[in-house]
Amino acid sequence: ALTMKPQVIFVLGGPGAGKGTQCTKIVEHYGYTHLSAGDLLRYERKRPDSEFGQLIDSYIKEGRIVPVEITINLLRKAMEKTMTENENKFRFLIDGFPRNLDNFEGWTRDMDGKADVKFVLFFDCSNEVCIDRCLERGKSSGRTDDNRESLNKRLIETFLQCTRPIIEQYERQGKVRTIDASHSVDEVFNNVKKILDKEG
Ligand code: UP5
Ligand code: MG
Repeated sequence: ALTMKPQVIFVLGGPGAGKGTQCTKIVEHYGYTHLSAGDLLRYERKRPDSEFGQLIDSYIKEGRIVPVEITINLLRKAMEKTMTENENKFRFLIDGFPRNLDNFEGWTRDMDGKADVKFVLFFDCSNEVCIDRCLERGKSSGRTDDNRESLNKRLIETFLQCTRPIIEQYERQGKVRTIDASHSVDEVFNNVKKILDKEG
């Protein structure tokens, strides 16, 4: 039986804001487990007997948000696996989720009372910074969505139109910790540390 309730920090920000980069650094310094919803979906897409491979493929390429049932199932399994293997690992960084109303409602429906959301770590930077970083990464990432066409959709149709309202909803509950993500990796991480040292 699981003894501890998972403690969750949602990590949000535009494409390329540096969520994954900062989560890696947080894991090195604090007792968190990093779960990137995007990475979990990309692994699931590659699993030979996955029934969702094609669907995930097309959603990611289009920069659209995969139906929450799929994502939350992957997140829940990953949390359970981590906590089963080590009962002290009950603190999670959930990176890139919840990104729209479907995600938010799915989480509330399935996880309310089963996990505590401490706050949202929001990496804030301009659209230009997001685009530049993703295009730069696209030269070597092999990601099907690091191109201008996919990026426009990820940024405008998905992040600005769907994710920002979710962040605003958490903001009204006093649950958002905003970090200027436009500085260097180390400068951004210094500001992350200030928050986590106080309330992580
Ligand atoms: N970099 C990072 N920090 C930097 C800094 N401070 N200064 C200079 N460079 C910096 O970083 C991006 C690039 O910038 C890297 O090259 C890095 O070195 C450099 P990274 O840390 O990878 O940024 P991150 O915010 O994690 O960017 P990512 O591209 O992962 O963000 P997305 O949110 O777009 O991608 P994600 O993998 O989360 O999702 C992909 C897709 O999956 C979504 O578009 C969607 O289709 C699907 N998805 C869902 O459907 N549901 C979900 O719940 C989640 C994803
Ligand atoms: Mg990422």
